[in-house]
Amino acid sequence: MKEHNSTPLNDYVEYPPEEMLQRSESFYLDIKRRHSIRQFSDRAVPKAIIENCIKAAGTAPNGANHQPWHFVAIHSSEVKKQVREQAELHEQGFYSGRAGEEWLEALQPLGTDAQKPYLEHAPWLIAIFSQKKGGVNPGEKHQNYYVHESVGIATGFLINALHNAGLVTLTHTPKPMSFLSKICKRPDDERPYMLLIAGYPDDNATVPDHARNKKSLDEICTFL
Ligand code: IYR
Repeated sequence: MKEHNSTPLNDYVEYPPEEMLQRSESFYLDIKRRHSIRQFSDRAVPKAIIENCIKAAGTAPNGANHQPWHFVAIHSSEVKKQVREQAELHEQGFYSGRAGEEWLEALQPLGTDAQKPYLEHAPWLIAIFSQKKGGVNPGEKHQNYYVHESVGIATGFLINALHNAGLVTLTHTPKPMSFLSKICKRPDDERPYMLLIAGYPDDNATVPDHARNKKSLDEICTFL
């Protein structure tokens, strides 16, 4: 490697192979219980839990360590109401034509429609923004790299962290999403990436049968 500043890896933990096998299986069994939920309870979730989950997301691997993301954690009822109004407005256009027949057919087994009550009822909405320009230090405006990949991985970490904390989530991508920039007062060089809804499931929450149908290892993986 080329000359650069570094310090020894001092927090790696090695497990014996049997423990690795057990951990890999128990992680799978746990993450397998993650479901996208569309019926949320309005039960409060302490801010400190959301803070820890966002800190976890911020450790994701990313291009040149520029960490090209910003998370807006929305708890305010007033702001949630604005998000719901705007999202439903856009979704109405989507479901009444803009989506096209094939897309609407693909969504039929999920039962989704333009109504998004959880945007107001869930305790937290986390709007995730990607940054085209930035750098390691605040205020820098360097080029960022692999922005979509980086923000996608961080979003995966966040979903995982929220699940691990005992919360349920929904990834929501209203189309278009530009209204989120305005409501969250984010600068022009940031793009809304995704809206995550997080909270407790409603007592009567359901999982669509369609969503339980996961491809087998043989279907998703080839070993060479
Ligand atoms: N954004 C819309 C539509 C939608 C699209 C896909 I692809 C989904 O997997 C689910 C929903 C909505 O949230 O209703």
